[in-house]
Amino acid sequence: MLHTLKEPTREVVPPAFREQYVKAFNWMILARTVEEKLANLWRAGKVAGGVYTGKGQEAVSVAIGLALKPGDLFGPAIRDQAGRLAFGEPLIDAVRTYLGSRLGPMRGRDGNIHRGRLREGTFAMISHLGSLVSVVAGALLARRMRGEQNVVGATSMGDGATSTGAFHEGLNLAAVEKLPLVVVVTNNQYAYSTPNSRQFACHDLVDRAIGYGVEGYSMDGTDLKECLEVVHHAVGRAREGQGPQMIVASCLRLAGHAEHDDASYVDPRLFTSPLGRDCIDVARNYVLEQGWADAETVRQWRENAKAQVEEVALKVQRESGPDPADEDWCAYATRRFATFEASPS
Ligand SMILES: Cc1ncc(C[n+]2csc(CCOP(=O)(O)OP(=O)(O)O)c2C)c(N)n1
Ligand SMILES: [Mg+2]
Repeated sequence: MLHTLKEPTREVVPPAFREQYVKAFNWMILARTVEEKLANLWRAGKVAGGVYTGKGQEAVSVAIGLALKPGDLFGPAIRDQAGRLAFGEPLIDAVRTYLGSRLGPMRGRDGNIHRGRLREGTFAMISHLGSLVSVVAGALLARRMRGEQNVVGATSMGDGATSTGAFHEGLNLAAVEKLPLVVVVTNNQYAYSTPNSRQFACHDLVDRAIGYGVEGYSMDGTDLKECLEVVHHAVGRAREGQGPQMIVASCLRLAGHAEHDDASYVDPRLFTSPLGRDCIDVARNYVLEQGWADAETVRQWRENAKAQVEEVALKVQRESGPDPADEDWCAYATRRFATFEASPS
């Protein structure tokens, strides 16, 4: 169910939650800031391919990254900059990959959102359309067969991805095997230009959880507090051995599918509905209401994020791309990749 705006009253929350919330909010600001920078670089013709942003989805994404622990697995999708950062991806990885630097995790050979660090448990995204469900499920199965315990895997995707065969096959297998997999579906109302009404006929995508035999949750993707609580709970259930968890977060994609798309097909009424709230504004208001920071402190957090992003962007623009003459063209899936040390951030 979608939650309406809360009364501006102060809630009593444990100090640890306050710390988590403020940390999450800062990751969200950093993610938004770096994506705005990448979009500017794209407009300046400095990025090959598209720039896909998570504008409006940072609360859902960051909650995934923060709920996971070192040793867990994460299969992010194209709108997961916030979650990637919260799970430990260095800021510079994103900029290096978008700008094709040979010092990036993919050595300038794979574009934009197709980056990852296998050693740290982040998979390089194959496609946004649910393909990581079976990859993360397979990795969890492998860990179980090796006797490794206490590992949770999470993956993220959009509403449109739930209509694919990859999603169905992956989640069905994970459910049968009772794998500790958390599938987070961000229903941002559109799959590129296709609205929900042309995608599925069920009332709420979370209804599908029953069919798969997994535990399901519906949450307001614009409300950071709810996202942190629900994702934390679901990751805990998976870790306890309760099998796959499916979360459906409702929000609105606040940008085009990518920078090249003006999203003129989006129903304008959605922007003024509760779905259209900007999760960063909601989180900022909550931080102020709770008295955890004043407006000046939040402004400084934003300035800090901007300074970090500018520094990284300047540095990376001086780096070169791969040289075909001395590049080792072996695939990443070979032994070479397993021993490849990504350059330090
Ligand atoms: C098999 C396949 N078909 C189409 C595409 C192109 N494509 C990439 S993302 C996307 C829409 C995805 O919509 P959704 O799952 O709702 O995620 P959102 O973009 O809204 O976050 C499409 C059509 C693709 N990458 N792979
Ligand atoms: Mg969508």
